[in-house]
Amino acid sequence: MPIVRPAASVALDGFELRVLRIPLVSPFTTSFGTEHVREVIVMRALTADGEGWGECVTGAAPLYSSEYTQSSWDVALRYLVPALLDRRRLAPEDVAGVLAPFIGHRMPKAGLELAVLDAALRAESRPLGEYLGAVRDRVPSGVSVGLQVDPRALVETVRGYLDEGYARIKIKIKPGRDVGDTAAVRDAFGAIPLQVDANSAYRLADAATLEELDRFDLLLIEQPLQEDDLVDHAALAARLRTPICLDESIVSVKAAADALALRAASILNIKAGRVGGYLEAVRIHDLAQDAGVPVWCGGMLETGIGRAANAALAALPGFTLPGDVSASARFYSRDIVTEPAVLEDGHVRVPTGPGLGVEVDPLALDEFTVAREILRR
Ligand code: OSB
Ligand code: MG
Repeated sequence: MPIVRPAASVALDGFELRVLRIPLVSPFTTSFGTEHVREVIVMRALTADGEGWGECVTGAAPLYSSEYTQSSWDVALRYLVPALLDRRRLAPEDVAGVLAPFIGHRMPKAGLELAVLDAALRAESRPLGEYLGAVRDRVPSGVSVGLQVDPRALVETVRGYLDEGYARIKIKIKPGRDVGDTAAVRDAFGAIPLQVDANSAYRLADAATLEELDRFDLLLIEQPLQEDDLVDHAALAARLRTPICLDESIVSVKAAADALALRAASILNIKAGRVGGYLEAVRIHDLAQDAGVPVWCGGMLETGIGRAANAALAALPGFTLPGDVSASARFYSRDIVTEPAVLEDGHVRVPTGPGLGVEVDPLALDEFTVAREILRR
C-alpha cells in the first residue's frame, strides 16, 4: 500500500552531521573485506518543532557500492543539506524531489530524508511503522554471518546464533568458500532456513560452481554477480533451481522493475539506504507485492537509529521472508540508542513510540564521534 496519510511539514533550522566509529563485537568479513569498526554518519534534523534522527549507511571505503563515508560527508555538506535548508518548510515526502537534481549519493539522501521524517512524525506523535504501513508488531529476525577462518569455525558461529533463537541464517560466500561452507552448515544443522550472499564475487563463467549450490535447498542466493550485470543474472537464474535475490543491483524502484522484467531476480532484498530512503523502499515493496515477488529487509550494520527504522519497514505485508534485522548485540556491545533492539523468541519488536520510537543516548553518541558539523539556515 502506498503511503496513505502524508506527514506534516517541518520548519527546518539546520542539520547536525556526525561521523561515528563504533567498535564491532567481532570482525565482520565478506567477499569484499573485513571490518572491525563500523564507521557511519548520523544526521540530526533541527526543526522548530523538535529534532529527528537519520543514519547514512555508507561504509568507510567504496567496497559494497561506489558510495563511502567521505563521499557522503562531502556531498551532504556541500550540496544536499544546503538544498534542504533553502526551503523554509519541508514535508518528508518532498525531500527526495529537492535532492533529485544531485545524481546518485542515495545513502546520504536516505539518511537526511529519515531525519526529516523522524522529526515530522515525532511532532505529530505518529510511529514510523504506522506511517509506512506496518501490519505486524514484531518481525522474524535473521542473522548475516560473515566468512570465518574455516568451515568448522563457521559451524560454531552459526550454532551460537541458532542457540540465541535467530529465525534464519545467511552465510557469506566467495569463490573457494562456497560449496564447502554451505555443506558444513547443512550437515551440522539439517533443514534450517538458510541462504547465502556472494556480494558480487562471481562472474557468469562461475555458473557451474553456483549450480552446485542447488543441492542445498537454499532459500536464495543473494547478489552472485556484479551490480550492473542484470542480463548475466537473468542468464544465471535460468540455469539455477535456487532463486536469485538481488541486493547491490536494486538501487531504485526503476532498477527493481527492470530486474523483474528481465527475470534477473525472483526475490528482492530491500535496503532503504541503498535505494535513497524509506519512501523509495516502500515503492519497491509495493511493486514487488503487485508482481507477487517476495521481499525481505536487508541490513547495513545499522546503529539503533536505522535498526528501528528497518524493523518498521520489515513489518510491511510484502516482507514475507525474514530480514537481516538482528539484535543490536549481534554487532555492538554499546549502541547509540537507549533501547537497542533485542531478540525475543527469534523476533525483533517494531518500536511503537513517535517517529523512530527510540531515543539517542547523547553520551554514547559523543563517545563514538570522530567528526561533527552543524549547518544552520
Ligand atoms: O550484502 O547484505 C549485505 C553488511 C554490509 C554491507 C552489505 C551487506 C551486509 C550484511 C549485514 O550482510 C547485514 C546486517 O546488517 O545484518
Ligand atoms: Mg547482500
